[in-house]
Amino acid sequence: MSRRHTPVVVRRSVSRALFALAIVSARSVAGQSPASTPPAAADTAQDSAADAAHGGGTARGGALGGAQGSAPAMAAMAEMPADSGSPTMHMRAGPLGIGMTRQGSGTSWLPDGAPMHAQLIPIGGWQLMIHGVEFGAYDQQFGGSRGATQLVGIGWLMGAATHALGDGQLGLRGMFSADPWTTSPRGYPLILQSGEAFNGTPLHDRQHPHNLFMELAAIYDTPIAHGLAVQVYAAPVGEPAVGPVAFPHRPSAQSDPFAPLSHHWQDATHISFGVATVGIYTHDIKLESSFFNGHEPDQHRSDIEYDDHGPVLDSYSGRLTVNPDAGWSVSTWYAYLHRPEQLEPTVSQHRLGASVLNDRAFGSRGRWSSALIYGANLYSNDPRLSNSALVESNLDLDGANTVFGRLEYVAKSPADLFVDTPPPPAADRFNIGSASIGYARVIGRLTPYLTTSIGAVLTLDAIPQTLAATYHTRTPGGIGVYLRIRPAHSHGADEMSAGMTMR
Ligand SMILES: [Cu+2]
Repeated sequence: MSRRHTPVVVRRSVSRALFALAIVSARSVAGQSPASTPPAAADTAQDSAADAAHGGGTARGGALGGAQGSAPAMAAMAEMPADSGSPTMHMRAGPLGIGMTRQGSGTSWLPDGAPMHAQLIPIGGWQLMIHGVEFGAYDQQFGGSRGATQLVGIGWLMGAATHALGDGQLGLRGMFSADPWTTSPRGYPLILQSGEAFNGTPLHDRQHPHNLFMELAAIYDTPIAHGLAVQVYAAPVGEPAVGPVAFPHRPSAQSDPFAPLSHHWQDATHISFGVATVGIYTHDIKLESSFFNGHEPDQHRSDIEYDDHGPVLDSYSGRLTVNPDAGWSVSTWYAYLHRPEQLEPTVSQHRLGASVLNDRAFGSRGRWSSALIYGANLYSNDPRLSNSALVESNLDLDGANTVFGRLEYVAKSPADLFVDTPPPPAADRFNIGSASIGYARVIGRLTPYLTTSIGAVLTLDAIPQTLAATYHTRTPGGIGVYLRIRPAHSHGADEMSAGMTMR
């Protein structure tokens, strides 16, 4: 088994830099004293922040702090009732007046109206946004000896800081996951899941853990002409312009702790060790291209997987995204992945697909987020396209109760599932169907900054007769019962239409 080594020095300096950043951030927040801000100054701060929101990102955002008269800025924000509707703080818009809620994973776009659960923290001229989620789940998967039961922690934490720079805006991002330690080095049980490897064997019936470093990226946006802007994204670890918004960031997947079975046909490139993306966009249309490292992460989840000289950008992609209005985002993509899989070192892939994301209000306090995704792989050793399709929806009925579900189809190979190839005339690809349904309910605030919910998801899969002996059934499945923690504040469509005020 070959493993690409990172010099230890690189790893240490990365983690040192991150800790230093965290400490500096904490000090900056604590050092701010909005307690002494007179009300008039607070009003001024709001006004200039409003200007920043409307001014195409050229205004400095340093006045975002001190909107309320209590000590640290974070506490001040937390004291605002989440649903008061009072415009107390403004989210900063990027070039062309595009708001932060459009920001998906990597450089992808969400519908503007998509809810974003995040805390905004002003630090000097920077605006820091913290978001993430952690599920603590009881995970039980059924499928004969391939089933398993485990208590797991699944989640991620992201900090995204933005600052005006020149005519544009600079962003720095770090996204982290504790999954390698809170699930297991082999991830968590998920019947029929495939992708990546452990100790020289394909991971099957388990979802691989996400890496400690999910994203470390710098992103710069600047207008270049009237109504036209460019974006440059450089990421030692990050997401190239491939696929839909990755499932951990997708509003339609927000209540389901488990990965889609079609992850490796759609959005599995979301952790790539070396990404350079250039995009050009109008307010509604974005065209982008990436060069990136196409190798899937190996089982060593806390390193940055470069060879001796740094990242090798051996793969490429292109993606077109259209956001015709605040409710919709439509994308299509193509990627060439150079020898992505560790256990099939001579096989390259073409990956293509399309997605339609929708987000709309539901009733007076609810929100309905949905996705329709098609994703396909074409392997260099097989002329047949391998297809997947996914529909998922998350219906927040009233701000407290959510029903959600997912339907999937994916064709997996004997190698994917680590089974023998059935003798002809049986198909050597297995058509797999999967249906999940779940319910989640907000149970309260854990701290002023965090909301907790409980939830459950039930999955039933359908597999062909040729797999029945392996799984002891034609209908394997699973259940997950969880406690979810995430930032208390939700930013969404209302603030977009109201000049991006934060509630
Ligand atoms: Cu993933």
